[in-house]
Amino acid sequence: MPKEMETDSDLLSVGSAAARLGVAPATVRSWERRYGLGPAGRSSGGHRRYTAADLAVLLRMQQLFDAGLSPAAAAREALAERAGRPAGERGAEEAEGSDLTGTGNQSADGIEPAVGPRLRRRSGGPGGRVLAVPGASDQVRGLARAASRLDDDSIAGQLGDLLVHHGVAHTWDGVLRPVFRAVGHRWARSGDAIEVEHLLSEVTVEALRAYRAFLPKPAAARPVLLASGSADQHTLPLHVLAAALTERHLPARLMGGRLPGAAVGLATRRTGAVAVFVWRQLRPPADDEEGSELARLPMGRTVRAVVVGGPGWDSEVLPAGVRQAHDLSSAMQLLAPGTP
Ligand code: B12
Repeated sequence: MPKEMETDSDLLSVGSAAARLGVAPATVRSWERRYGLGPAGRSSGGHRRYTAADLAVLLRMQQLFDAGLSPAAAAREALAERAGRPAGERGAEEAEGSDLTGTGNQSADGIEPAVGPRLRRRSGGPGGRVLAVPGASDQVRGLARAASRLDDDSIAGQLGDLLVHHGVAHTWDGVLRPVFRAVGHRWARSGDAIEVEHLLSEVTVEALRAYRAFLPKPAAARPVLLASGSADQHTLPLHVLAAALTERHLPARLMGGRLPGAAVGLATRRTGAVAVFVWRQLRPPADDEEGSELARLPMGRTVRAVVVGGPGWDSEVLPAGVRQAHDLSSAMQLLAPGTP
């Protein structure tokens, strides 16, 4: 007999569960039909009611899908984990899940064999309202799905793996940038996904900081100073550069966003910075404080390179001696020449 649970405010309807997962209610119902990922109970009227544990299994299924399993394998793994089955008993399912070609996907328990790859290729897979990243790699789509459903654990897990196994250049240029561009387009088109932009930014910054802490400590040397313009909260490229410098055992001093122009000069002198980088995503208000401060830096003497980056700089009016970088790789060449 289904349990009577309508009065318990902790239980979620299918619509609320779907909203937490970032997918349509029909998708959640189809997971129950296809993979047995149903809720433990129903209301007196026969409506689905999801407990926190039911929701956790669905979230876990999405994370495993992001990590590359087929939906069917991800569902079985999530259910097995909840049941506490040892990993060895799930070997066959994992092997099945790693087959993303659509062949050899027959499952022992008869769960719709072709559903995995088919779902995988549909835009969004089991993510529903995911960001549009047409033609993107599995890594990009996995991150876009996790970001769309505001799943910070999954974002952090994916970024941690990418950074440790592929390094910062691939993680940024190959995976994060396409997702941030999709977020930016969505915002520009419809004004939504702001929550996605904020969460993805926060988790990205955290992941890059954690990666820096994981890397060997840089040599004791004069740092590269990294800051964003005085009007700019956009700081992601600073964190990316800091991680790239740390990968090369070079110290970075991260000043964050909205650094007033005068403070750039002061910080450069006080830290003895060997090079300075200022990111501007946005064009500043008329008076160009940082520009004039950069012009006053002791370039070529104590400061080996002053580099700017981002669409907020006007390459026509850069102070003499200031170089402009257009991507991570050129910024690294200018800031840390001669390092591999
Ligand atoms: C993440 C993000 C945020 C985050 C920033 C978090 C953080 N800690 O940095 C938050 C949520 C805070 C934010 C706030 C705002 N944002 Co915003 N944001 C973005 C987003 C999605 C990514 C920014 C970014 O890091 N770009 C870098 C990469 C991802 O961009 P890219 O195109 O791949 O790279 C280009 C270059 O930058 C360069 N490049 C790439 N990587 C590297 C690395 C290095 C080292 C170098 C040198 C170059 C380089 O190569 C490419 C060719 O130009 C962009 C959209 C976008 N695609 O840029 C909007 C975007 C920049 N934001 C925008 C806006 C409007 C805002 C807000 C005003 C929104 C608001 N209403 O509050 C505020 C501004 C606050 C402020 N005063 O700064 C607009 C700016 C439009 C404009 N030109 O004026 C954009 C373009 C979104 C849009 N499509 O409209 N934002």
